[in-house]
Amino acid sequence: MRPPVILKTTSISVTYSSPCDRRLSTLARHFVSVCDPMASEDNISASPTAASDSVFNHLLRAPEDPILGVTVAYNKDPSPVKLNLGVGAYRTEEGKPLVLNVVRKVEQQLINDLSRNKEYLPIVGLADFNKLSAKLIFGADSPAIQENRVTTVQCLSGTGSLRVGGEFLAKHYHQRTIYLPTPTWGNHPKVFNLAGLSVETYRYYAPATRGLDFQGFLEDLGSAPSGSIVLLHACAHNPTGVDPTLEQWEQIRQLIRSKALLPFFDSAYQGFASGSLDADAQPVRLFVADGGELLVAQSYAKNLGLYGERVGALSIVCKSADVASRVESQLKLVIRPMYSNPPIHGASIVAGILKDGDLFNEWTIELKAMADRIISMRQQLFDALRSRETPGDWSHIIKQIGMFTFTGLNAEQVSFMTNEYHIYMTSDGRISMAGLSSKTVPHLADAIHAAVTRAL
Ligand code: KET
Repeated sequence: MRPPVILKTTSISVTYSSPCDRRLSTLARHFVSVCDPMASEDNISASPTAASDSVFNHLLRAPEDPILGVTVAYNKDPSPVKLNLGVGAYRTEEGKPLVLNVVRKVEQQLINDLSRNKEYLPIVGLADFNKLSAKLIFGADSPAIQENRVTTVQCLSGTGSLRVGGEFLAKHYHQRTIYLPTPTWGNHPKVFNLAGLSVETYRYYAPATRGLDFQGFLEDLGSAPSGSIVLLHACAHNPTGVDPTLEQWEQIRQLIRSKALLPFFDSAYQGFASGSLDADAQPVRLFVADGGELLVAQSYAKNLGLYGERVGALSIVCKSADVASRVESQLKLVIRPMYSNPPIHGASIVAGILKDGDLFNEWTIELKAMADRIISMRQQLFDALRSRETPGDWSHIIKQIGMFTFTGLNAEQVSFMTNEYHIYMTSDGRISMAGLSSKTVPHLADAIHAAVTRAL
């Protein structure tokens, strides 16, 4: 006997297994369409309004991203005193996003140049951009570049570069474990997990001293299996603002090389730590100088303010030119099915600046001004807390470097500041100093003071 078939209409279900039943069901459908003209043969099973009919009905609502979600909440707040210190994005003294002058200039040149077109870029991106990006991070006189041992591919900003590097390693490297510092940028574990690597952690930050847990750092790398990948923040560690000294970097390098660990640098803030592009690249250059292999993901989101252009690069330094060119051929196989090839506009802006001596100098001046404004915000916030006699030692605000201060405020204090003072920040107590201005420092200091004294 044939299994019964269930016919479902918007309001009637009929089970039939014989020609007689089928006739009955035809009648039933006729009846439905007479009573409800919308329930015609065509839309019987696809009601546009009933959510329960959706093939995605089982989906739970996902939480907002811990960093970008802060901006979503901020945008919904009607308060005139609201302050967004969540995302690491530079703001002027007036609290406005900044488009650098050099960027405006080059964009104008690009628009005026009618010989330009919008053809696809190669899979690996704009050749000039790749060469100049490698020079920027490794140094113009880098032997690795001169010996053609570096392959650089243009990717979708820092995140895309990390993801492409992660997928390449998951496919072709003999070790599939990557060690991340605790804490680290919240997206790191997700990027590398989805790339196919398994994520482990190494100690990095000591809450008690609000400084580097150097001993823990060395111990954890020392006990990592040989060959493991190690993610290192090139400078301006996010979220802690705590970097090793150059002497400490040298010890880290020796340990990494002696255990044949593979360094993967994330360079999202070159120029933002010290105000100097070269000084901030020193840790990476230390590792390149020993002739060993490594990966670097570069982002131009912060140092050129090209956040939404999604422009960055992945470089892999290899032992020989021959290996580097085979690595590049395999990177193309990672990129092509992911997004085919990268966008042209942002990379053209960067290449235009990096290849022109005058524009490059102008950029370094603008970059230094951004870094200096952040440093001055640190001092102003520190002074404001001191003048309020806010309990605690706040010297870490002026000691930490880069875009962020890792305040030490806990999640409960953060939500108090958001609810009562309309100050938005990540729940780990990180504040983006770049979002602060002389006008808003007193408001933030009042909020921190209230949050801290209230908990006493
Ligand atoms: N690495 C680090 C360490 C980092 O802080 C960011 C961004 C990125 C990579 C990626 O940036 P991209 O825009 O893909 O070039 N951090 C800020 C923004 C974000 O979370 O997306 C932040 O921490 O606020």
